[in-house]
Amino acid sequence: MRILLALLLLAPAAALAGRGVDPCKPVVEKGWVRMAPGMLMGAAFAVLRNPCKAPVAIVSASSPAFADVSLHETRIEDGVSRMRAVPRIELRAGAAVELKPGGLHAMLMQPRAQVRQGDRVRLEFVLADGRRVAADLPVRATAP
Ligand SMILES: [Cu+2]
Repeated sequence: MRILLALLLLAPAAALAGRGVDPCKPVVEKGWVRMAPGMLMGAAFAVLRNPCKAPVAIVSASSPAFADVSLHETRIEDGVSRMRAVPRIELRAGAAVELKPGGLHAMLMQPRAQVRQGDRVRLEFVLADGRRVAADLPVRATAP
């Protein structure tokens, strides 16, 4: 059953590979990185918009500036703010999802070098079909 499900999930990617890659990709808008001075972890926020006719899913993220990047969601549980890992972010056709403080974000951990205000950090979102969407995000201490 698990193998069958995996095959079903891989089928669209295989079809794309055979026909050449669909040029339509989600776009990253209004992105920024929150990284307070002296902190060893930060978070990336952005609006992820899917202008395509097909749904896509973001399954991971990476950055050359951080050794450990993961998709997270902040939720209030019993009055306490907690973060949990999110396996994927679904983007319906024509829809947008906002990564914002207090909600979805890309958690940035283990910086490879000091990250300062005014720097730009490259972030790549990885789609379920293996394609990547990259953006260079400005580093700020507070929301724009
Ligand atoms: Cu987090």
